[in-house]
Amino acid sequence: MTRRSITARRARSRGSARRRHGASPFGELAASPGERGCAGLSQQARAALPSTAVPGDAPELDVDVVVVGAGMAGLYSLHHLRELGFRAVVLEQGDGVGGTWFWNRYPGARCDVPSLEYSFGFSDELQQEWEWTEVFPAQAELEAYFNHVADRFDLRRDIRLSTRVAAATYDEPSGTWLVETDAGDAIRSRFVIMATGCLSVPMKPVVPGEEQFRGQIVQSSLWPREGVELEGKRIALIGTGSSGVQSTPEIAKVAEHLYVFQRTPTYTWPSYNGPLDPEVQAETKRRYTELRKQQRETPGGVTSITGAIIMQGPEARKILEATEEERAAVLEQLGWGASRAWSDIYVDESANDIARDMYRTMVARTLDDPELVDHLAPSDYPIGCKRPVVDSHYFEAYNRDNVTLIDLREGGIESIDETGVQTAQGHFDVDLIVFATGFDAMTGALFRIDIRGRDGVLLRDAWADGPHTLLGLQTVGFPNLFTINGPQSPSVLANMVVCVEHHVEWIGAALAFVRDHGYSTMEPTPEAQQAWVDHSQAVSVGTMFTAESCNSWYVGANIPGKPRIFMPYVGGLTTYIEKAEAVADAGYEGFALD
Ligand code: N01
Repeated sequence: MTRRSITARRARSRGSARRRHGASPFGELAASPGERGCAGLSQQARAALPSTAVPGDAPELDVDVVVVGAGMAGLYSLHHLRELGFRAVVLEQGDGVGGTWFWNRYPGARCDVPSLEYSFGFSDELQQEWEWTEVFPAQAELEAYFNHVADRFDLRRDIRLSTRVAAATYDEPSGTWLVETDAGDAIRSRFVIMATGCLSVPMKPVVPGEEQFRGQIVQSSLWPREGVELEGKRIALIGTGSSGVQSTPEIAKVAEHLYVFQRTPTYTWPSYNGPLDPEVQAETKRRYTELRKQQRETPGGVTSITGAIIMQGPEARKILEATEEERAAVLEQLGWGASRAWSDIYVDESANDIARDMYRTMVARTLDDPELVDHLAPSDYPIGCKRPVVDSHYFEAYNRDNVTLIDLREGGIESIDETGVQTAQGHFDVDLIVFATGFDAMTGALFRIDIRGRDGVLLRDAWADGPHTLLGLQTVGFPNLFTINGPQSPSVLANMVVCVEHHVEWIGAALAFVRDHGYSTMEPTPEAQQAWVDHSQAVSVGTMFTAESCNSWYVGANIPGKPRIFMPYVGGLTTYIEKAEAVADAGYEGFALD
């Protein structure tokens, strides 16, 4: 049976032929044109909107745009699309909004970008009224913020929670997409926007014997909403990336004993987080217009106006050109920040080696037990290879009597049994096992949906040797399908909120251009796409991100069988925005419009 006939049968089984904007499995979508999703537009303005209806006897649309995901990207997409007069619906697998900040509620979960900058700038009312409490926002505050955004802009009526998208199929004759959920419902739209996040598919290794464990097993990125009893427990924490590093000190405070299972030591820098100074907040609010502009003119989308350690110090200086005395002076002056304060360490491994020694000195100064230094200070990969971790008293946690480091390089995990974790070094009795083992990053969330473009080609087949995109936004063969923070865009290398706002606005303008000029489809040309793929790879060459010794999720190294390709765009947010805007200004040069 073909996909189309399944669709037809499903439509019949719902008891009625589809009407334009008619009965929909998504309930509230059943509205007349202009009644929904056009908030803020007058009746006349709505009537004047060019139609995105499909011609002739083609299947009818339920909405103009399906947005997948109700994290920050999905929320702003919905708001912006409504402003542009599109009817949109957001489908979200979770039972709440906020994406990353809905799922990652492990102890210590906190953003590593200052709150005043990790927030939307599209509405001055919003940025003026919201009060942040800490320099770096914790998960609960961020979840509350995104819920506030959903309420403030009346977004919930077009968001379907607990709705997991299983497939999205392009129908070439009509130029429409059919999006299907794992509950068997289907919705047809002209455009699809994947706002599925870069780090939203948890990666958990399968350990033999796990099912026998008599205690509880949890994942940091799927932390139960009702919480997990940690007090007085013996706890195994597996993984020392950002999630493991952030949760270590918090779990240590309440556990009877915490065993941290580490496969690779991590470079992590103290956040010096604390309460947000009301004066700083007020001053920032006064100059938000200027700050939001500056963010887009900064490679990482952060102007670092607060006390963050990131990129402080004499950035322009080269460590290789400094004398021993000068390096020592910088170390004394900047402490932890000294190892990141030089321009050449990101492009020269011998420079990086010197910075690594500075880092090790700080680890040694922090740990009470000198024997732990070799285990906890990274030695075989450069600073700047992986996402820098920002912590709150991580190394200090190892000075506690109730924290033990298990260095898996001295004997790996073999199995889990009824009472705990068996390694080649011995058995560890525990009551709770926490996996903080990361994500199938950047492509994982796209591949787990059956996305089929022209000729039924699967996206995961089209990207079998790595992502192929133009600007990280679109792929040849998948017309009218857009990705927010897709691979080959700055995304994870910059302030996500700033990237999201830019992408949402770029895509919104592109959709309006297609509609207002009477086109049906937009898709990259093969030549323009190849040029972007080549450029995207070229700018990563010579950086620590692509050093031979660098095995990060940026290159897919944490997922067995994933092609080793550096996925984000490292040319900088400013350069990226300039290029994307130039493409738009030239009438979407490099995109075929039909
Ligand atoms: O995941 P990770 P994460 N046995 O992939 C280990 C963002 N984030 O969730 O390095 C034992 O970094 C693995 O070991 P190794 C941020 O962008 C941001 O911590 O592969 N261990 C590693 O130690 C971040 O980069 C924030 O040898 C195993 C760990 O698990 C990204 O999310 C907070 C293993 C995974 O580390 C991912 O961070 C949290 C196995 N079989 C996350 N498999 C902030 O905003 C894997 N590991 C601060």
